[in-house]
Amino acid sequence: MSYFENVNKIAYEGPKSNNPLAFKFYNPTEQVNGKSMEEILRFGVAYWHTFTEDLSDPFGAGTAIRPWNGFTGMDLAKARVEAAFEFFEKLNVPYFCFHDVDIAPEGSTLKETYSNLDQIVAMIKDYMKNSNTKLLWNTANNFTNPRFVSGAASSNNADVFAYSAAKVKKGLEIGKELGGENYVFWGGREGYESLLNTDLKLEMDNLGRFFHMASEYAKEIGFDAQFLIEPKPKEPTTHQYDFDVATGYAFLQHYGLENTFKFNIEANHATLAGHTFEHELRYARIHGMLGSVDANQGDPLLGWDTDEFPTDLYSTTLAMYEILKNGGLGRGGLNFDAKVRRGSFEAEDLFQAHIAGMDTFAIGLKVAQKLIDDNVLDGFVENRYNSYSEGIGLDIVEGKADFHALEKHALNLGEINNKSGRVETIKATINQYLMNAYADK
Ligand code: XUL
Ligand code: CO
Repeated sequence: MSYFENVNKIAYEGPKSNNPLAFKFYNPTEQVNGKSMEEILRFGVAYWHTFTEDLSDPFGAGTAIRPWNGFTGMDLAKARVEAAFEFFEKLNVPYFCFHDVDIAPEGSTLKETYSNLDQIVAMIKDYMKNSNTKLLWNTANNFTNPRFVSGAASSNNADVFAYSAAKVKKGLEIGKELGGENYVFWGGREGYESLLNTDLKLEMDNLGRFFHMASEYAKEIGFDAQFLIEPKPKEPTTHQYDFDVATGYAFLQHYGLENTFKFNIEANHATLAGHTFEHELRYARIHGMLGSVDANQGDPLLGWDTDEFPTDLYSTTLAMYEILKNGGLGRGGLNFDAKVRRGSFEAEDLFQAHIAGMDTFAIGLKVAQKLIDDNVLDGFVENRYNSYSEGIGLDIVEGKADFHALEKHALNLGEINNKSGRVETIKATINQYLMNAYADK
């Protein structure tokens, strides 16, 4: 049986193609600096947005027309697995990601939930045998069910802490079973709404304890996935403990977890935190903490997480610049934590949206590589900071200067000359690179 019978395998047709079901720029085998696009980009499909999401919003019911809509319960879960692997194959995507509740319905007891999961995980494992698509990461949804009203590991209720631990324990076992390359923690409700009823220190200490226990259990069962924290500043809670990379990094260092975790950076979370996507990537990269990416984009006119498919070339270029400078994503990937708009309700839109995202990152990759090859940004930045390569500047960075030496230097200075930052010219140059990338095709 086919769930997407009107869609054939998506092929690369090149920039001149006007076939909405073809790649124009993402050519998996094309080499960029000695590696294939597929190897560098490591795209992933988010199970929740593509197979579980019904496109409802706070003001209206779901609009999604899906070939599995007629099924319920475990039959629905099984139909989704069948559809998912057909989708992965047709899109030729190397990875997928899921939360526990995306793949199997919750039972009325935790035991029943486990048993539902066991059945679906066995089915997924079977499908994976004949598929090129691997598990980038899985995670536990410890935020949707009403029991998580006050958090999971940061709940005021120890029973909820225990329940959350059990779900993560199961998630780690599932990750191991399916060969997951990473395991993600997004602290959906790990934060608070009002200080008036919150023990901030206990909640944060408990979160630290929880992460240590998770890491110990992963070691115990021999699951060597990279652990990832996914920062988000707000929504659902007003104050999230993992606000952004800098906050998350301080948290990890404080609790001695900085060697156990890296970050899964989501574009729309970055912008909600008042940063650019590339800021978060850079901050993680320079601290050796860039693990993986949730590839999407927000709507600058809206103040919440819209999870749109990435189509902004400028943003993907600067993101790929950071990723290439990082030497790639290692075991991480570009997971489309993105949903089609409520008005894009046909099943075919799921393919078209992923194609748009993959093509947008492919262009970003090529332009970023060219910017690096031509030393466009580094050359400029190096020159901008060249006062630190000799004299007093060199003494400062080599730790040889103290306040006495600096004062002596300052007293002898005439007028100080600064250099122009030339940011407009740099932006215009990036535009030139974007325009020229496919000019000859
Ligand atoms: C929520 C979000 C999550 C995580 C995984 O904003 O991004 O879907 O990616 O829990
Ligand atoms: Co995400």
